[in-house]
Amino acid sequence: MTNTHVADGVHFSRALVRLPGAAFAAGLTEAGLGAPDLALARAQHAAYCAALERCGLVLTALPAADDFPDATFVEDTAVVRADTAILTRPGATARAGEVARVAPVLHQAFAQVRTIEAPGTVDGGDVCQLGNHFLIGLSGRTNAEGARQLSALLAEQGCSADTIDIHGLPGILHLKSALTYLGEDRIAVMAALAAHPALARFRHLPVAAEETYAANCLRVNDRVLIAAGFPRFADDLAALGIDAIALDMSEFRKMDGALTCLSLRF
Ligand code: CIR
Repeated sequence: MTNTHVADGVHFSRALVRLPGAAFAAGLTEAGLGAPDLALARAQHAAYCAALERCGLVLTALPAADDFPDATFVEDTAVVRADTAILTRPGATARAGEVARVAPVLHQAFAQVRTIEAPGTVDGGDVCQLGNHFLIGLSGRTNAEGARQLSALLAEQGCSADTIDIHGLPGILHLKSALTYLGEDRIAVMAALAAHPALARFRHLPVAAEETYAANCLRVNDRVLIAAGFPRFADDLAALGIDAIALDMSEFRKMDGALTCLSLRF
């Protein structure tokens, strides 16, 4: 896969979110941080939604899906850009049914809806958009065939893509657990990935090994949402003059979730 163009951050006006359901604690996790507190997760989710609204977004809040414990991580079900939504095929069998729950809303919101087909798998958490360029993580959830299909669909939209294999990174579920786009060609990136050739042309904001969770942040228009509790990273952002909103993500972290996974922005 080749790369051609890096454009700037994208302007968002809407976001799709889904409230954590009653079965939230039964979701998939390898974090080893204990069981989440549902009431606290819901309060953190409400703060997250309020932060998106502060950034100017109008939210569509889907009802909790009690039969899909991980459905609050709505980002994994689609890749959205311009007038097109690409429905994914999540790599975890337990999450496959989430896509059909989101699809009707995306059909309403987007002129075109495309799909990843078997045997391809893609989780939206493995897809990092940097303007008209995309980085696609090859992970336990996103396979090479899924990345190939996604790249082809993005190429139809004039977008380029590179893949990054993250299988060797301990504790990293998705590509965006390890790096995210801050805008203006700058990425927040964990140390272990910094030397990857696909990242060479970006400006790096390194994330210290003990603060790896902070690598998942979310640029929304003029602001960046960050996880609270990572002082080095917060200081580094402030030194760059980046306006950050820190959010307590403790209960989502227990379920291997982070800031990007809780919404689809468009
Ligand atoms: C899962 O393992 O699928 C969920 N418990 C966490 C998904 C997090 N999603 C994301 O980072 N995009």
